[in-house]
Amino acid sequence: MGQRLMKRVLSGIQPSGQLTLGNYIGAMQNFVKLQHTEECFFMVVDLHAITVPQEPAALREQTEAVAALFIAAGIDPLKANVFVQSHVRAHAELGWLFTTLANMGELERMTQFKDKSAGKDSVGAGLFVYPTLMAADILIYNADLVPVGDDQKQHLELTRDLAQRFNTRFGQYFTIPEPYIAKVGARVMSLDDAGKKMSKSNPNAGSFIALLDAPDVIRKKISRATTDSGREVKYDPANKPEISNLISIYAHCANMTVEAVESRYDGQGYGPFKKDLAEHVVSVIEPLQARYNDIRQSGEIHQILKRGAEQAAAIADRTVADVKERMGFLSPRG
Ligand code: ATP
Ligand code: LTN
Repeated sequence: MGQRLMKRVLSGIQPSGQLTLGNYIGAMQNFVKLQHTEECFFMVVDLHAITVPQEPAALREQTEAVAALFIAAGIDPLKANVFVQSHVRAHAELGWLFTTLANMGELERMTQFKDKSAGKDSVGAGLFVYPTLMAADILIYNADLVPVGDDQKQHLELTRDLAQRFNTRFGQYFTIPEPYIAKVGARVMSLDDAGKKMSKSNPNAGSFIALLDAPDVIRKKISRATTDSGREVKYDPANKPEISNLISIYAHCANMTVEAVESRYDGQGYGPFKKDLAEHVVSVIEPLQARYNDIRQSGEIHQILKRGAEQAAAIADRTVADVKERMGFLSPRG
């Protein structure tokens, strides 16, 4: 492989529900930033979404919605490659090959699997092998950098282990990818429980801010967000997790430091802070929604995704052919 001047960046978001402010702050904002300097691949990971049951019509709609939100959030399809995972068949193929490299023990240790399977009578096998498909997503492009929220760190570690394992058994081939995790905002917490991450699959819609929530819904959710019984707007995640989470959201949306937010509300209590926070969140989300509506109406997303998949497949198919040769598969060409 020749030397690349730009780093190659890859990440994915699941079309498993309404995207949240957590997805935006933890992942998408970094996608937008990285596209200016690096070679980027951003995909809607629909094959991952079906590791929990999805209603077919909803899956189709959400897949298109997530792709349109990528563009609405500021990803330029001429700069970054935007596509749908299932449109590039090689992902599923490499995913299977990696499943045979992974051990049950290391998959059992994944906290996302433990969280999502806890208390369920029946757990899909896809949910268990999910991280091997994620490893395939990343390694199929020989990505150098993977921008994700904090919750994905463990999956990235496993990806690195699988790449190393392959390289040891079948000869040096894969780049060992690095996670790209922001210092502030990598873990936006739930509005009703600061001990849990904000999640689009939380059945309580009041626990998350969806990127497509109407402004008044956002205002209401923020005014109802759980806080402690004190009145000091102070960033102290250990002792004041709820207010610290809101301060971190504020800092992101108003483009201010945490310290500047603290000093602005010094001695004022939570009321004015929450009110202004809602307006800052709305000021980020409202223009994003306007762009989203334009993109959905124009229908241009289909063309963007088609071109994205073609470009991605050219690279992904090459990787799978190389991997199969190294693993000892007979070539169909003899
Ligand atoms: P779910 O919450 O339904 O399990 P998810 O939102 O964690 O799904 P994805 O949609 O695939 O899963 O996540 C896309 C990206 O957004 C990932 O990089 C993930 O780390 C990041 N992300 C998700 N939730 C948060 C959050 N609350 N704070 C920061 N980053 C987040
Ligand atoms: N596992 C991730 C989604 C995901 C992903 C990827 C992220 C699937 N494939 C490749 C980065 C790179 C999640 O649950 N958030």
